[in-house]
Amino acid sequence: TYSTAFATEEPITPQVQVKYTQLLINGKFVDAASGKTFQTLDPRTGDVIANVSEGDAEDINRAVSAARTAFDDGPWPKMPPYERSRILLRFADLIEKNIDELAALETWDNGKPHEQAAKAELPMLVRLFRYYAGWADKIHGLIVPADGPHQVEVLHEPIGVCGQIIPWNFPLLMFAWKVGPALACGNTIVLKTAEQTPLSALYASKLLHEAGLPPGVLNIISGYGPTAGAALASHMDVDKLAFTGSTETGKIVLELASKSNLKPVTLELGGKSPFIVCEDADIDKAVELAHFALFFNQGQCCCAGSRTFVHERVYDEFLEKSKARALRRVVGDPFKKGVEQGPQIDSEQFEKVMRYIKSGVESGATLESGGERFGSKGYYIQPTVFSNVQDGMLIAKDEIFGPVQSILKFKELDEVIKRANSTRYGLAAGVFTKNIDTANTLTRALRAGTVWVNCFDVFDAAIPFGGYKMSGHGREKGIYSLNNYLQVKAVVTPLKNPAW
Ligand code: TXE
Repeated sequence: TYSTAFATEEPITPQVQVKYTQLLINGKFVDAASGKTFQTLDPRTGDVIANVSEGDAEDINRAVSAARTAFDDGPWPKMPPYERSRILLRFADLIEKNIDELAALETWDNGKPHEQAAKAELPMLVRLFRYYAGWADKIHGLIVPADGPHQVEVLHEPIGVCGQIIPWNFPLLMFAWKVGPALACGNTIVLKTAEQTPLSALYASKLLHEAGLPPGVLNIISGYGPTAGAALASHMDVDKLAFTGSTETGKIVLELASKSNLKPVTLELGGKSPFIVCEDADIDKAVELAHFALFFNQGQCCCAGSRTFVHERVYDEFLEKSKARALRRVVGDPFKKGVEQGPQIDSEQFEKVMRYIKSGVESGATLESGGERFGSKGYYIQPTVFSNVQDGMLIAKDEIFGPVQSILKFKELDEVIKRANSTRYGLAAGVFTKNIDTANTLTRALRAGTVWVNCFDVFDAAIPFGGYKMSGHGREKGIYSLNNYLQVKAVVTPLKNPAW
């Protein structure tokens, strides 16, 4: 029913111009040293949006050297923290003023619904920069009592030049999670965007310079992983690396960091998060949130609730309602009002998701809805629901990263705890119950960095986020992100008169 209406529609023309396509090094937009460019594509059609400068190892060298100079000789790390805070606050104001352009670029390059970008993601970006602006002048060390007549000061210093590598699913939010805390702490940055979505970070960085950021403090390199990304991860003059992306690439960058200069690494990687619906849950709410947990952002969320465990007593009702909800999901041009789901990011991800759908059918899961391409152009996929999913099936084990919901049945609490934890991942979990004892048992037993109880995907600048097991190392956001971007120095001084 979806496809015929859609196939005849022309894509809506985005209300924004692509102004910035070059690399941003030392406060200036410049071509890649090689002169090369690559195409960034519109996921609605596969058409070219723009040609973007393609950075590689030489550009990473130029950017790291600018960031090094800005750190060693520039005003940024030594600036009174209140001044840094004010620049971040001015940037937040400028994001607010430019929400329409930024959201339009984000939708055009990524395919996410424009309403989602403009009304949910961009306001979170504003909030996050204001939150970290608040920290900038509240980062201070300790005075520690030590044995003997010594005074010990513990200084919290910026860590230095930070390399940051981000993915394409939330280009601006990932930019914010990385850049916000690093700048608040007084560091300088070389950030590599994902090759699928280079546009919005360039626009945002221009605004950050308008807000007063000194040149060289934030450098943006567009380009590919094995060239630009690998050069950044293995650079000898980068003091810290932060990465968000696949677990496979996470292993590569950790190895590059260890083989080069042992820079500390934070990793935010994939997931296969359980969403547990107990028999006493509010079923209508659980259906809606399980749907949201999986299908939000075309299913391209690291914390997607991609294993929906439902108690056997409510399974049939839950399944019928989930299927009906998926069939009602509004798929179409992400610029159109009311659209809930746009295209997948690119042909590679589209093919990957379609392979998993095929594998689900072949392994004996029941296809309840969807399962096919949506429309005739671009990378749209019908909202797909599988029931009768077993733990051993690939669709229950691998991160699909697409609009494919897998519903599994359970009987006992102990059983579902074991099954939910039986994964190499540990990013997030959802728990639906009205019983406080059940909730407490599950929140303690689940091995995941976030457990949402009777809610899902609640994000806030102050809430830490990150994974257990192969979902990553370390936490981002909140106070926890600051530690990633600070060095700790103990200064020990003899005291002439220890009596005080
Ligand atoms: O990820 P990559 P891809 C998962 C999701 C998806 C799969 C593949 O399952 O289907 O990963 O997506 C850079 N050295 N996630 O291939 O490769 C790359 O240029 C240094 C989950 O897009 O991890 C990009 O900037 N960098 C995830 C970034 O790594 C390298 C979000 C992420 O790309 C590199 C995205 C290299 N050798 C995908 N190779 C999440 N946790 O949210 C690539 N990169």
